[in-house]
Amino acid sequence: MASLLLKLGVPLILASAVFYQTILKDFLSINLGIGRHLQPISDFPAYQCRRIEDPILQACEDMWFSESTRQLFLACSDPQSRKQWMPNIGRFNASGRALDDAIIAMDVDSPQKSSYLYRILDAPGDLHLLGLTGVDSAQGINLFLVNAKPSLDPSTGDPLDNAAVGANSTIERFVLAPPHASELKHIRTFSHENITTPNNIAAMGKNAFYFTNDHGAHQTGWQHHLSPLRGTGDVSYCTSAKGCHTVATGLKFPNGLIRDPRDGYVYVPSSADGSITVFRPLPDYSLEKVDVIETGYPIDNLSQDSIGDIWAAAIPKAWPMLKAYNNPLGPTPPSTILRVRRRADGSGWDWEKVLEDAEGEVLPATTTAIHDAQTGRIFLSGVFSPFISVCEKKAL
Ligand SMILES: *[C@@H]1O[C@H](CO)[C@@H](O)[C@H](O)[C@H]1NC(C)=O
Ligand SMILES: *[C@@H]1O[C@H](CO)[C@@H](O)[C@H](O)[C@H]1NC(C)=O
Ligand SMILES: *[C@@H]1O[C@H](CO)[C@@H](O)[C@H](O)[C@H]1NC(C)=O
Ligand SMILES: CC(=O)N[C@H]1CO[C@H](CO)[C@@H](O)[C@@H]1O
Repeated sequence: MASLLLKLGVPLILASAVFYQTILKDFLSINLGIGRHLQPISDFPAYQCRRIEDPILQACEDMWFSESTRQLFLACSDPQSRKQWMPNIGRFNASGRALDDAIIAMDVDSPQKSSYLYRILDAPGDLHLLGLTGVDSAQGINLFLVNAKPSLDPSTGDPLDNAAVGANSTIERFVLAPPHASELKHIRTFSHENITTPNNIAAMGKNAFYFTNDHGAHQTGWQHHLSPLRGTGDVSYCTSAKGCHTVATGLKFPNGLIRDPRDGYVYVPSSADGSITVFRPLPDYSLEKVDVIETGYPIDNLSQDSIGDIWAAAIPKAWPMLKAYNNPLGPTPPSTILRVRRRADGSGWDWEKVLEDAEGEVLPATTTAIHDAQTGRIFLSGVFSPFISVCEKKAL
């Protein structure tokens, strides 16, 4: 999700700068990207990128790629509404929320002009989409969604003052069966005391998942705003049978986590301090910290491709991102895509920059990057961007 910095930026403008002096150094270099040299997209000739402009494919916070059915799932909304309602970054105007969020299934092997064939899935209920992930199975696809819905007055159905009481976020499980169906069947709502500021999900099968609470239990107020600095974010683990337990704390704006199905490691990116924390799950599903990969870039969402590489959408400069958030149809801010690989000898991780778009020429304000290892394509979307992009790997 979104970061991000958006979150840091808002109170920074509003509050007195003095309050932030103590964190200023890291903040300037990592979060604001002061002194960071950005490269234009033309510096990356291995890829040919283009925008896909389509009113349906806007403000797509997250994507998940179903490898076995070759469908890309996107959680999309309305770019103008994100600034009114986005409880994860302290935007609580519930009456300004989008009411037409949609889950899209795109068939990436069926090109249609510059885009691909897709369908808008019918989904029951009131959805306010954020993070999304899935699990493939022969019977159908399980989708897990963060639903950032407002707290409502039970008697009238009108939104309460969410800036005071906090949002009422849940995690929803849907099934799409057969996998090319057009209707999602709702299976379960996870609503729990430990689901407080959910951002993104890493599924452990059909009945269990890890997820990040990007601000921990702090839904509103100054503790919410200062959470990325104080590190009150967490990772929690839920099962259908046993509810949700917090399993790692002290994280600074933990965002789009993943679980590596090969070794079970859980990778949690921070949108506040530019790190990716690597955890090993223990038999009771608690998390033991194994390593911290320092990239120096605030990272939004991670994804992993079929050959095990991890792709990270990073935000190289905060101010243009913040400006674009408030004016999504204006200039596109710079984006950076990193690739992280575990060394073959197991001695650690290496990362490198794969794409950067200093001028915002073709990439969206990217919050998620998905690599299709079979074709080499990279799909990019942004939580408030009015378009998505695809980068084709050029034959060398
Ligand atoms: C909340 O959103 C509504 C609908 O978009 C808008 O009319 C109203 O001005 C917003 N309120 C604030 C305080 O921004
Ligand atoms: C919060 O969400 C749960 C689950 O959807 C629902 O049962 C409950 O009524 C909601 N509470 C408020 C205050 O909106
Ligand atoms: C929330 O997680 C904590 C830490 O694991 C646990 O002690 C607590 O019981 C959980 N809360 C509920 C309501 O299950
Ligand atoms: C594009 C992308 O990879 N998004 C990821 C964001 O985080 C979720 C939750 O773990 C992943 O499943 C998505 O793949």
